[in-house]
Amino acid sequence: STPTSYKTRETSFGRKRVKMDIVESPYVPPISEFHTHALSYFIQIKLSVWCRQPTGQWDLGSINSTSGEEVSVSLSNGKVLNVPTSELVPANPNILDGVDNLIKLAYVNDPSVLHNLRFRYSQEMIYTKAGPILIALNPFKDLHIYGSDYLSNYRQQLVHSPHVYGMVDAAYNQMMRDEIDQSIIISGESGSGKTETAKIAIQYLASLGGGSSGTTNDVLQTNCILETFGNAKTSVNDNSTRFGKFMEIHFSATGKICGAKIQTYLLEKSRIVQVANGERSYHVLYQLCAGSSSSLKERLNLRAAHEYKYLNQSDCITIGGIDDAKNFHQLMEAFDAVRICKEDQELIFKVLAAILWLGNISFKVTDSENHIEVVGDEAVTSAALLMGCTSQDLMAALSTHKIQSDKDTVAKSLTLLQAIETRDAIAKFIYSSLFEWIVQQLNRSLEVNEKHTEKSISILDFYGFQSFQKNNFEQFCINYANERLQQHFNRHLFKLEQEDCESDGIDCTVLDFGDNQKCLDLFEKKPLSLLSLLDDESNFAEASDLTFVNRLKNLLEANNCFKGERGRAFSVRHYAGEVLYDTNGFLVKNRDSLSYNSIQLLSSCNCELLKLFSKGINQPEEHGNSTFHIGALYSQKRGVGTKFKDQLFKLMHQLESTTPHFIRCIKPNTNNLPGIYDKELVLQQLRCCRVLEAVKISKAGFPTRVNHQEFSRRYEFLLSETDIPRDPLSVSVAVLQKFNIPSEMYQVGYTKLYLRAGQIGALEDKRKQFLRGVLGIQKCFRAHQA
Ligand code: AD9
Repeated sequence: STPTSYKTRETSFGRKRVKMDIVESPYVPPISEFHTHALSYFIQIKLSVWCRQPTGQWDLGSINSTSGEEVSVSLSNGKVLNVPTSELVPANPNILDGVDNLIKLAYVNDPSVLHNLRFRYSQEMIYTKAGPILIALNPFKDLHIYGSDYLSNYRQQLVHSPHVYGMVDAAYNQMMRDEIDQSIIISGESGSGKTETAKIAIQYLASLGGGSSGTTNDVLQTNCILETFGNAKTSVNDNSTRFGKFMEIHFSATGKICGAKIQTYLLEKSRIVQVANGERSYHVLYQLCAGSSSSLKERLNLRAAHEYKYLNQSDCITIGGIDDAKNFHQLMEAFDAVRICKEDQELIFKVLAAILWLGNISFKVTDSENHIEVVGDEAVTSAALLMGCTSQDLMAALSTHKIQSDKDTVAKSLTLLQAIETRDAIAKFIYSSLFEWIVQQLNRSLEVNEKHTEKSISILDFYGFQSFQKNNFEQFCINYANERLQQHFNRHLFKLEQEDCESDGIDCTVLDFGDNQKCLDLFEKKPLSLLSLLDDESNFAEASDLTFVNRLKNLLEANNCFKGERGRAFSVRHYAGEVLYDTNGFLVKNRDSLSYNSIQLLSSCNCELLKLFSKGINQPEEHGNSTFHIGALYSQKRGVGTKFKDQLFKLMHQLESTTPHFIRCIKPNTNNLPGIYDKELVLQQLRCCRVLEAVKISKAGFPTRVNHQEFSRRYEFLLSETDIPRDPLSVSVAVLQKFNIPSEMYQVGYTKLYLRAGQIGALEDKRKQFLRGVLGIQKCFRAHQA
C-alpha cells in the first residue's frame, strides 16, 4: 500500500499547537467488520474469512464471489455456502496464529480471538496478553511452568512469554521504581483458577521479598488457614473459595515483605446449614472430625462427620484425593506458625463442635398449629456444654419467643419452621463471627510494621459476574461488586488512554465501550435505588419480598437498566448481560439478624468467643406486640447490602490509589478436564470480562512512540539504497511502506512516529530476519573463499 497524500493539519500537541503530518493510506479493510466494498479486497488477495454457520459455529473459508449482499464462500471442509455478508468476519493470516498478545492480531473479532486462544491452549500456553490484561486459561492439570527455575528466569527477565510471574514482576518493579502501590485484580467465574492464580502471584512475591523474616512464611500459612475456613467443595470446584479476598502485601524500602493485611467480603454463610447434594460445607468441619486427636475428640464430644446433619445432608463427606486428617494437622501447624496460641485453637475447635451439635438438635411438633418443643437429647446437652450455657436456656431460646409487654414478659411457643430458622440463624451467626475473628487474629499476627513499610502490592480474588437460571441476594451483591470493578477497569483503560492521547495532541479516537454509571446508579444512588429501597423495606416488620419488589417496580422503572418481571422477580441490565433476580429471601438475608432471645443466650454463654461475638451484633429492639420475626423490629438499620456497599467503596478507594494489573481467569470446559476447549463457554466468559473491547481499545491507542531520527537510524538499512530519502521523517515513512504496515497502525507526527502495539515487534522481526540473511550470505561467502 502506498500513501496517496500527506495532509498537514493543526493539532494540539501538549500545550503547544504544532503542525503534524498525518499520512493517509489507501483503503485497508476495517478491523472487525466487513463492508461490502472490503470483500473485493479479500477476494483479490485470497484472504481467509470466518463464516458463521446456522449452528452459530464459525468456520474458516475463502470468498469465491459476491453478488449484492450475498457471498459465495468455500469452507475449509470443501463445502461451498452462500451467506449474507453479515455472517462473515475477516480471519487473520496464519502467521499470526498463536500470537502472545491479542493486540497483535490484525483482525480482532470473536472467532479470531477464540482461535488464537485455542491454538495456544493446545500447546499448553495458558497465558495470553490482551493489551494490558493477562488472560489465564485453566489447564486443569499440573504444568511445569512454575517453581524456582521459572521464578528466577522471570526475575532476571530472561523470558518474556505471558505469565503470572511476568505480570507480578512488572508490578513489583513498578512499585520499587515509581513508589506507587500496585494491585493485581483477579476475576473469573467459579473454578476458572482465581485462587490458584492468586497463590502463584503470592509465591512470586514471596520469592522476591523473602529474606530472613518469618513474615513471608506467615503470609503463606495465612492463606492455608483462610482456605480451610472459607473454602468448600461445590459442584464445580473441589476447593471453591466462598468469600471475596483482598490481601495487601507490604514491602520494606529494600523490597522485602514486611507484613500483610487481609480483608474478606461476603462469606457464604448459608453453606453452614444448607449444602446442596454432592457439595460440602467448609473444609475445616470435616478436617476436625477426621483429624483431631482422641483426647480432643473426647473434650469436644466429637463424632465422625457423617453423624452430623449439617455435614451428612448432602451425601458427600469426602473428596477424592484429599486427606482431611492430614490437612487438619497442617492447619494446626499453620495456626502455630502464625502464633495463634493453643488455648485459642482449642476455643476455635470448641465453637466448631458446638455448631455441629446445634445442627443435630431436633424438634417435636406438639399441636395442630405446628408449635414445637425441643427434643432433649445428646445434641442439646453437647451443644450447651460446648457453648457454656445450660441445656434449659438453650432449649428455651430455640423453642420460645419472649414478648415484653408493658408489665411482664410472655413466652410464646415457636412453630417448627420458626424453630429451625432460629437454630440455623445461630449456627450461621457463630460461624461467620468465628471467620471474622480468625481474620482479625491473622491480621494481628501479620501486622504491618508502620516503621518499615514503604509500599504494597494487593491481590484481589473476588467472585466473578454470575448469571444463573435463578439468581438470589448473593448474586445481587456479587454482580453489584462486579459492576463497580468493571467501572474501575473501564476508567483505567479507557479514560487514561484518552487523556494521554489528548495531551500528546495525537489524532486518536479511543473507543468508548459504554459507561456503566447508569447501572451503578440503579444500585446505589439515593434516595431511589435498589439498595436504599431494600434497606427501607427491611426496616418494616410487616414488609415482605413481594412488597419490596412492588416498590421497586413502582419507583425504579425510570432507570432503563431496571425491568420489573412477573411475580417476585426483576431484572437488571448489567454490563455483562441481563440478569433475572428472584427476591425470595432478600429481606431476611439483608436484615441478617438474630432474635432477641438468641442474642440474650449468646451473651450469657461462658464461652469467651460467643460472648465476644454477641457484642458485635446489630441488635434488634425489644418491642411489645411484635409478631414473631427473626430480628423483630428494626430502627432504621443498615442491612447487609448497604454495609457491603460501604465495604466496596472503601475497597474501590484503596484500589484507586494503586496501579492496577488485571488477570482474567477463564474456564475452558465445565468438566474440569485438561485439553478440552469449549468455544461457546470461553466466548461467554470473554464477553463477561469485556476482553474484546479491551483489546480494541488498546489497539486503538499508539503505545509506541519513537522519534524519526532514532527510527530511521535503526531501520534505514532495510531500504534498498536507491530509495533512501534524505530526511528522517521520510525515511520513517518509507520503511513503514516498504513493510506494508497498514496506515491504521501508525500516525506520523511532526517529530515522532506513533505506532500501535505490536508494530515495533513486527519490524524488529523483519530486521532480525534481514540480519540473519546477511549473516548467512557472509558465511556462505567465507566458506566459498576458504
Ligand atoms: V472459585 O470462584 O474459588 O470456586 P477459582 O478460585 O476461580 O474458583 P481455583 O483457583 O480454585 O478456581 O481453580 C480450580 C481448579 O482448577 C484448581 O483446584 C486446580 O485443580 C485447577 N487449576 C487452576 N489453575 C491452575 C493452574 N494454573 N495449574 C494447574 C490449575 N491447575
